[in-house]
Amino acid sequence: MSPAMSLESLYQKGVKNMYDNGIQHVPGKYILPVNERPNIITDETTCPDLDLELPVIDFAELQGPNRAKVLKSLAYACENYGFFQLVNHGIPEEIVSNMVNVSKRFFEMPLSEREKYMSADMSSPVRYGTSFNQTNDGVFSWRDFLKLVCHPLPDVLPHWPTSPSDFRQLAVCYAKETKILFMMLVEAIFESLGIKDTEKKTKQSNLEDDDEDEILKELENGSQLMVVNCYPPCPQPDLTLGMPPHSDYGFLTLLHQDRVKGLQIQHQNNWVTVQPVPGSFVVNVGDHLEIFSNGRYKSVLHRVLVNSKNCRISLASLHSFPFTSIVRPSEKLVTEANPKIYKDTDFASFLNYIRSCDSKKKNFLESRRLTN
Ligand SMILES: O=C(O)CCC(=O)C(=O)O
Repeated sequence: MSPAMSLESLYQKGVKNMYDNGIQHVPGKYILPVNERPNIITDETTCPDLDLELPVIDFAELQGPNRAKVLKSLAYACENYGFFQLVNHGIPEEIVSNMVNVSKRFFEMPLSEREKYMSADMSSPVRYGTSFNQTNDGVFSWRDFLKLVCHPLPDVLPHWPTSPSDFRQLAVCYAKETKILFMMLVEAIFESLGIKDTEKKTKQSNLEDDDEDEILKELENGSQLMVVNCYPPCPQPDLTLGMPPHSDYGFLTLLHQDRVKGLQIQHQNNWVTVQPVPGSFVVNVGDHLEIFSNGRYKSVLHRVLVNSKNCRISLASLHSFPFTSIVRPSEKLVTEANPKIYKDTDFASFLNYIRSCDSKKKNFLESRRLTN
C-alpha cells in the first residue's frame, strides 16, 4: 500500500483510534482553511469568550396552569434562537446516565469491536463512522459516531450492537423515552404556532380528525435516528472542528451533552457556545420544522469545537416524518400576507442531496426555497 493510501485508511478508522495511539499533531487531513477555523482564545478554556444561555423551557410548567405563558416562550425561542434548553423533562435521570455510560463503554472497546458496525450504506440500521460525511469530506472532522435507526424497532433492533452486552437494552429504553418526549413537544410546538388547540381536543373527545391530527400520527410513526457522538481530546483544537457548521434535517433534535463544552450555535452572526445545563436537553428546530412552519421557526447552523483535555460524548436524537412523507408548509400558516416560501420536499430528495452534494451549512434548506 502506498503511504498516501495507508494514511487514508488510518483516517477512515476514526479519531478515537488515533487518540488511543497517542497522536501528537493534527494530520493535514483535519486542518481547516484559516477562515473556517474556530476562534479559540486560549488553550486553557478551549472555548471562545462568547457563552450563551439559551432560553429555558420548563417542561413540567408546560403541563400546568402556566402553559400559555410557556408556549409564548417556546415560540420566542424557536423564532429567535432555533434552540432551547428543556429542563424538568421527566425522563428519569437513570435512563439518561445509563445511555451515556454505555455509550462511553462502547467507544472504549477495541477498534476491532467497533469497526464491525462500519458501513458506507447511509440507510443501514446501524452505522459506525467518523467525520461528518467520510465519503465526501475534503477536510475531516474530529468526531467518531455510532448512528442507530430506531424505527421500526423490531426490524432494526437485531442489527444494533451486541456489545457492551447491555447496550441494546439501555439504548432501547432511551430511544423510547425520547420519542415520547418528542411527541409531547410536537403538540406544544403546534399549539405555539397557533395551529392546534390541545385544550379543545381533551374537552371534545370525538373531535373530527383535522390535518394536524393526521400530521401528529405521521410523526408518531415517523423516523428516529439516534447519533452517539464521540469527540476525543485533540492535540491542536484550534485547527479543526468536531463537526462543521450544519443544520439538522429533521423536525426536532433532542441533544444530551455532557459537562464538556463544545456545541456552538450561530446567533446574531456570532458563534456562541451553549453552556451545558446538567439534567437538561438541548432541543433544536430542524429543516423539516422550518419548512412546516413556513420559515417562522428557524433551523439554525451549529458546529462543535473540540479541546485538548477532555473527551466529549453527546447523544442526538433526530425525529421527523416517515421516509415516505412529503414535508410541506402547514396550510394554516400560508396566507396572502405570508406566502409559501418552501417547496414540498420528500425524504428521498434529501437523501439524494446528502449523498451527492455538500450537505454542510444550510445548503439543503436553501435548495428547497421558492425563488419568486
Ligand atoms: O455534539 C453536539 O453537541 C452536537 C451534535 C450535532 O450537531 C449532531 O449530531 O448533528
